[in-house]
Amino acid sequence: MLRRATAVLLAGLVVASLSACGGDEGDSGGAKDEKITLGFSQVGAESGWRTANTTSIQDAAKAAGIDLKFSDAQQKQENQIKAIRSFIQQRVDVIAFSPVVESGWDTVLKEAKDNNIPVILTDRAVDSKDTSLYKTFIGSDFVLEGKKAGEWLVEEYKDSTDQVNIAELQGTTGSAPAIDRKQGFTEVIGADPKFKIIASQTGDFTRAGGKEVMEAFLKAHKDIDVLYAHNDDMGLGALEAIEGAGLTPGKDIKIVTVDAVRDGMKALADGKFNYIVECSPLLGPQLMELVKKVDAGETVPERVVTEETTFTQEQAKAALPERQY
Ligand code: GZL
Repeated sequence: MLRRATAVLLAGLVVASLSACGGDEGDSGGAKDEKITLGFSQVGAESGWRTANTTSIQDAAKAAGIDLKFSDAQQKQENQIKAIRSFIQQRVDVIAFSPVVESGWDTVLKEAKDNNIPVILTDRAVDSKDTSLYKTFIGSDFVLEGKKAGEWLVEEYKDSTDQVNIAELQGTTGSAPAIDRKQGFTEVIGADPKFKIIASQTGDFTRAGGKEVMEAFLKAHKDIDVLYAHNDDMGLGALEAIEGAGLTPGKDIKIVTVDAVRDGMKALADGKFNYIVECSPLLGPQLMELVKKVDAGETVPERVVTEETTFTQEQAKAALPERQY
């Protein structure tokens, strides 16, 4: 905002000086374009995925010549709301953020809109009914990720008629990935009554959370066949609990997770995980392109879905050397 006002004033002064001295046509003596200032509110640093996402955004802003004001909310919505209000006060050109939970954003997003500061959602969505509160949402299709995990499980047990007991480590309560990954997974396995989710609780996307909840699951249930963890980090924490209980992960309890960060891929290659659904954190370059377009007032797609795949144990062994994160 400040950048635009300065540019208009300077441009006016330049035109005035040119006309006064009859400057020649080709003179491009316009004001030097200043950098775009982007205010970004990040969820926190709760997982390997988040760390890779932050690195991607910071590196891409530098490469794009965008001045990045970055705030880490330590997984607290009130910190993100404070950060967005601070970006408004600082009159940044564009605001982007990854909403830690889906609800409770309308008021602060309206404040940004009333101050003519465009907002881009990255990674996670909000449940605001008023889609004019943000310009676009770039991130994965989490329902599809949950479906892919369910489809692997159905295939894995296609020849079995026994009941399959599933423990589920959910992501952060109220977050889009936790809601949608559960929805996609249960939609697919719900078609066959042999699949039973016998335990389901949030581990808040952290290793510590995954370990703590899995320890409780193992105390309460002696018949867990499969663990579905909404991210690698909770699966890695659960690994410790499973091994601590004298069980062999990947065999006594099969494990399917989402993300495909390096430590998760190593566990998969080592046979401790059985399947990973990729969720790419490398949103930085696409985000910066969207920031430039939005700042220039150009039309952008309402939704930008990131491309991602899935990995078996063999595919993880082959892919590990090339992985960026
Ligand atoms: C997904 C992202 C999730 C990751 C977790 O896009 O929001 O949050 O799956 C991270 O690892 O904590």
